[in-house]
Amino acid sequence: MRLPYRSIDKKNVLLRRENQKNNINHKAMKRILIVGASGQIGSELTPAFRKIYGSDNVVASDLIYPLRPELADAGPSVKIDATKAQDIADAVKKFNIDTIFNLAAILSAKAELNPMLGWNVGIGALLNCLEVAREYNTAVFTPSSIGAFGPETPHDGTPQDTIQRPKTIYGVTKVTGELLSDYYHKRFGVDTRSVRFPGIISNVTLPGGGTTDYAVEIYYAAIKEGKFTCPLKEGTLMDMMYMPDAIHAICQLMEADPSKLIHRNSFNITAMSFGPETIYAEIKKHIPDFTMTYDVDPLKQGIADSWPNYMDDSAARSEWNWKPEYDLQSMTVDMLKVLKERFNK
Ligand code: AKB
Repeated sequence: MRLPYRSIDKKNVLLRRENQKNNINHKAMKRILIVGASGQIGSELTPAFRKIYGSDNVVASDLIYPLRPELADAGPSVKIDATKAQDIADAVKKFNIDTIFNLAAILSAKAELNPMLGWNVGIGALLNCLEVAREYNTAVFTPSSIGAFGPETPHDGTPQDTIQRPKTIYGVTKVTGELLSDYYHKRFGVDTRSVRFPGIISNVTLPGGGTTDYAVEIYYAAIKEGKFTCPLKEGTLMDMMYMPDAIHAICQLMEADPSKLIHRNSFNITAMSFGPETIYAEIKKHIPDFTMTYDVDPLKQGIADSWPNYMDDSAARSEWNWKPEYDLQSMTVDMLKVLKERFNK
């Protein structure tokens, strides 16, 4: 197979579009490929999906191979360089995949230091997944982000459909990704879906290179050192979410009835919004000696200031019943419990 950009089989496209209209193209996920399985989301999505859909039906892949034992030993795995379409196509064929989760990305702050890398990974991987999906009739999930918004976007109650003029390369790849995913859906009938993730807080794999990373690092610092230096200033509000809600959102959206989806790429979703002083105060309730100082990173601060304070996620709530379970209080209890056990504190 020549990839990317094989010529278009018109009959196939028309049939797929007709099926979409009549809602008969929708199939629950049966054979899943996770591209970027070792990353922050992938390392928790993979075991969660293996529990739901069966270990043999969830193929974990990453550029760094072999994968960590907990991913490699619990189900099928394959090496994929997501910037190579042929790697993705080979895995889709070999494992008879019907749904691709495209989690390859360079996060916001890191991408600013190497914009070409940010673009090549973000868009290269996405275009390859979309082309393979068109060719083999698979669905594709690609996360977007609050990074898809910019300084001109209304910051309070950011609407679902609004101004998107991000000033970071990460944001540019996210808006491009949303547009390309909608294009492949409308033009070729590919079942593309996406959410705009806020900062995701998790305790399995550290994110690395993101603007919202401080909200993960603060928990590790509280447990391990009892002190934290915050790279963002007081009052910097951003949307956040605990990983179990993020996993649930992905699953719920991909299983949603397509006839109910007015939007596709991408839905605003959020679970909470806070600034550094609020998460610090919450942790301090459990660890009274915990201290925090500020040493503002101008790059991260500039990015955070351009992002929403809090998003309106009513479209996700009404189109596919999105509803988070965790707030700052319940997330903090769980994070501290898990990390205390891990670090024997
Ligand atoms: C980042 O900070 O870059 C990511 C994101 C919000 O997309 N966590």
